[in-house]
Amino acid sequence: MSAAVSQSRQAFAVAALIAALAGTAGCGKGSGPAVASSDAASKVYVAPGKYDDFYAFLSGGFSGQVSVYGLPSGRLLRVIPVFSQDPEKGWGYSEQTKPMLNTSYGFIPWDDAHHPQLSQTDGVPDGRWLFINGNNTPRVARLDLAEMDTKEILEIPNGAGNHASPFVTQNTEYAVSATRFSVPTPQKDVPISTYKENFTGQLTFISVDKTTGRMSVAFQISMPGYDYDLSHAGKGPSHGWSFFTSYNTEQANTLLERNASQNDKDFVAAVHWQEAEKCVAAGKAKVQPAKYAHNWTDEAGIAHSEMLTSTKVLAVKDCPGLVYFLPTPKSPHGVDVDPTGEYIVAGGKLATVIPVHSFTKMLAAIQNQKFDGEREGIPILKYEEVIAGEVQNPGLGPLHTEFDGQGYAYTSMFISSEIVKWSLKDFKVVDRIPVYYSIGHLMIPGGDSRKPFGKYVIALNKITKDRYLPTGPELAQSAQLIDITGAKMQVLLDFPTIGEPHYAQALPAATIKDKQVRTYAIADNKDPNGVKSEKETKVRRDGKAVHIYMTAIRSHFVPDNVEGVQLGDTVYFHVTNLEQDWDVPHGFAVTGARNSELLVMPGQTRTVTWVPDRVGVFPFYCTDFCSALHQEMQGYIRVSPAGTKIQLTSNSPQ
Ligand code: K7E
Ligand code: CUA
Repeated sequence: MSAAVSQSRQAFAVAALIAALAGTAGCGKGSGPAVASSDAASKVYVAPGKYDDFYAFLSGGFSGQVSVYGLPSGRLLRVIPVFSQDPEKGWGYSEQTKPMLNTSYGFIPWDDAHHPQLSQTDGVPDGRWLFINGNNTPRVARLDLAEMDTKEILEIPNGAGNHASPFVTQNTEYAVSATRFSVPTPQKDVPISTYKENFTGQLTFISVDKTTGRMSVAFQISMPGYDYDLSHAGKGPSHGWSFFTSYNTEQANTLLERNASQNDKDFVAAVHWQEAEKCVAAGKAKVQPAKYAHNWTDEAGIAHSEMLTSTKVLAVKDCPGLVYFLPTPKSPHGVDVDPTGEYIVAGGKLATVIPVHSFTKMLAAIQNQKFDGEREGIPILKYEEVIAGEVQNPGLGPLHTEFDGQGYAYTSMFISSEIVKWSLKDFKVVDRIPVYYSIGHLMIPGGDSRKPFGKYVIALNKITKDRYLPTGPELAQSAQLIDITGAKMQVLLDFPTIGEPHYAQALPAATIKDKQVRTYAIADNKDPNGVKSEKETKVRRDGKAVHIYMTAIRSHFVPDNVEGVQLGDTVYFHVTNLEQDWDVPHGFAVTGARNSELLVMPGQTRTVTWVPDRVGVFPFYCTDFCSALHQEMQGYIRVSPAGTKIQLTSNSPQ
C-alpha cells in the first residue's frame, strides 16, 4: 500500500469517526443483554439500616452541584449545592450564603460543574476536601467533607471555559486549572479572525493552605492559543509535573468539528510546576491587573466576598524547562497518570489507538534533546522517543482512563459505548464490557490516585434511552456500577443521576463517616444576628429596615407575632435554630417571599429578606416536618400602610 493511499484511508476513517461523534452513535443500537443476575443483586444489596462501603461524589454537570451517593447501593444521600442557587436549602438565597455566588460579572446563580477532586496526601485521598470546577464562569470551589458543605469559591482570572480543572497535585499543594477556550488575555476588543495573533491559553496554579484549605492563585502560565481540555498531576517519580491535553492546535476559530480535526497529532503539555515555582520566586512572573472574586465562609458560617485585582503570569519563554509538548493522536480529551506515576495515558477522541507515554522516556528525551521542532518556544518531543506503547484496537472514541492498582487500566470508549480493560505490562486489551450508552468519564474509587481502592468501576453514561421507564423528552442520565474484582467485568446496577455527572470521586466510607458534623454548638454561634436563647429574641427598626431576631425549636418560633411593619419596609428574619440534636433542622417560609425558604441547621443562624408588597396579616411557618406538632410551628406578621403610628412590637418574652 502506498503512503498516499494509506493516508487517504486514514483520512476516511477519521471522517467516519467525526460523523459518528456528531451523531448518536453508540446508542439506540437496541437494548443489549447486560441484565444483572441475582448474584449481581446480592452484591449491591445494602440491607435497610446498613451502611454503604463507599461515599461517591458525582459532579452535577449543568446542575452546578455535587451529589453524594452510597456505593454499592447507588442510593442518593445528599445534593451539596455549590455553584447553583438551591431553594431547597436556601443556598444563594439566605443573606449568609449569597456572597458565595459573587463574581467579577456580578451575582451568578448557576454554573456547569465537571470534575470533583478529593484532596490528597502523599497521592492518596485524605477525606478533607473536595474541589470542583465551574466551567462557564471560571471558578473553583472547595467543599468541606465533614460538613458536606461548600466553604470557598475562587474565580479564575484570565479564564475562559475552566474545564481542565481542578486537578490536585500529590499533596494538594495546588489545585490546577486550565482554559478550555483560548481568549485575548487580557480581554480586549479584536476581530475573531485574529485568533492566532491575539488569543492565548492559560494554566492556573491555585495554592491550597495545608491547614485551612484556603485557596489563592499562586501563578498562571501563558500558553499558545489552543484548547486545554483536561489534566492530571504527576505522582511518585513524576510528582512536580502536571499534564494537560490540548486540541485545536490548528488554532481554528470556527467550525472546530472539522477545522480542529486536521492535525494527526495534538499535544499533551507536560508542565514542570516545580520549575515554575523557582521562576516565580526569581521574579520572572509579571504582575498583571485582573479582576476576580474570592468568596469564603468564615467560622460563623457567614460568607464573604472580596474582589482581587492582580495575578502573576509567567511566560514560557521566561522560564526554560517549564513546558514540553508530547505529540498525541488525535484531539485528545482525558489525560490520566497511572498509580506508579510512570505512564501518562491520553484518550484521543479521534484516535484509533490509546497512546501511553512514559515519564522516564520523557525525561531522557528532554535530557538528550530529542526534539521535533517547537511551537511558540515550547519544544516538541519526538513521539517515538516518549511513547511507551499504544493500545491497539481498543474500540472507538477513547476518552478517560482509571486504574485499579492491580496493573490494569480501564478506558471509556464513547463511540463504541464500552469500557475496555487493558494491561499496563504489555498494553494488550484483556476484557471489554458494553455500557448503556455513550460513556463519558468512568471512575474507580481512588482510581486516579497512587492507591486505588478498586472493587468497582462506575460508567457515567451520557445517554439513557431505554434503560428506565420513559419520562417525557428528558431522561435522567445513568450511571452503571460494574464489578472489577474478577477476570471479567460484571454489570451490577444502573442508577439515575442528577444533572450530567462528568466525573466522580469515591473513597471508603470509614475515611470520613465518623468525622461528620452533627450539630453546631449554640454556645459558639458567632453570627452577629444570632441569639442564644428565646430571652434574647427581639425586633428592631432601623429606618426602613426591620430586623426580627427569632429562634426555632420544636415546635415554635419566638417571637411568633410581629406587628408594626409598614409597606416600604424591608424585613430581615434572622432565624436561629436552638436545637442541639442531630438531624433536626427547622425551615422557615413567609407568604409572598420572592427568594426561597431557609433551612437552618441545629445551632445555626440564617437570614431571609422579605419585602411585603401589600397590607395584611401574613403567616410564616416551619417547612421541615420536625415533630408531631410541626404543623403548629407557625406565626403571623402584620403589615400596615406606610406612615401608620403602630409601633414595631413582638411577643418575645422580654
Ligand atoms: Cu469528559 Cu467535562 Cu471531563 Cu464530560 S468531560 S465526559
Ligand atoms: Cu420546625 Cu417543623
